[in-house]
Amino acid sequence: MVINSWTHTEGNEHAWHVLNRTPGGLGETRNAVVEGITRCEKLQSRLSVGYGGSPDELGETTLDAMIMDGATMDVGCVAGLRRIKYAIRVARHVMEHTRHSMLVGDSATEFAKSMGFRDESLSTRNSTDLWQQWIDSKCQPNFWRNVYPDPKITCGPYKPNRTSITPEKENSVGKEHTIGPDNHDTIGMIAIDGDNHIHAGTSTNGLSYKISGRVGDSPIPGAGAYADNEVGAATATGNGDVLMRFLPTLLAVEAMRAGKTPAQAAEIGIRRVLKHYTNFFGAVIAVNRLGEYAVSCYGWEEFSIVVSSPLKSGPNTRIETV
Ligand code: SD4
Repeated sequence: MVINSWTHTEGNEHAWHVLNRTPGGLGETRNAVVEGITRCEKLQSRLSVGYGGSPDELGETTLDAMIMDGATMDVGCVAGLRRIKYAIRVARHVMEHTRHSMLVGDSATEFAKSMGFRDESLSTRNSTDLWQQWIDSKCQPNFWRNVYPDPKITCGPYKPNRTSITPEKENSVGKEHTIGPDNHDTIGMIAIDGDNHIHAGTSTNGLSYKISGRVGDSPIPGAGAYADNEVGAATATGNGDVLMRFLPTLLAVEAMRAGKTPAQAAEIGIRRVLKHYTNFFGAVIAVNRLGEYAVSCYGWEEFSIVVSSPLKSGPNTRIETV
């Protein structure tokens, strides 16, 4: 099976296609997750995965991604990746070609270039326009010009948001920091083959107008996703600045290890966050090693997942909304 957060349907269909290249999907779960997510990165799916979305406060798009192998517990992660379009493939290279787990920023870019990836701008008309509109709405005299004397900043300096996210203020610190279906949709994907071999992966361009250098939960094992063949896997979406404090996907997998159902496990992940951040908006998807799955979601009116698995009748790939 292949399951992922939000309506990244093309990525799921592609992953399902890759998984079914071999009988039982054997040996294909890594390829399925990496290539399924790559499809989303290429398509700039929902503008929240890949290049051209979510500019940071300096106008740059940067990418976070992770792949985890539930058999070996190997992970490969990139965070704050600049100027390289296919973050999940770079994460795979970190896993397969280094002894490390995570590379960040410009150094991740250099690594990717050494592996043959092309250095290219992640900005598009969309991301530039988004950023310019945001900057225009933030103009404040005599602040930013002294900090970043950048000719791109034509509207005059603005005052960057330096408000801390407290439990009370979470999701209300300003519209640009509110995460919901309209402005943010990281992909988290899990694939399981006929031998119950599991891979989990994530990819995102993070939070719009984030402070340059901000990394979310998505590339962090146990936060954005986690996989263990013995038990199952989980992936999360929501405000990564909060999610990463609770490792909800590790919690969900450990709950299933302790005998909980996927539904109970996903809820345990979400409830831990809610205990401290009652205004939190987010979701956890939990899947056991047999492919039984459930979603726990809080705050959003609705949340969608895409699932592909063999069905006796009807389409193999379907959107489910909770
Ligand atoms: C982040 N977790 O960078 C991501 C946001 C997200 O759906 O999941 N949005 O904080």
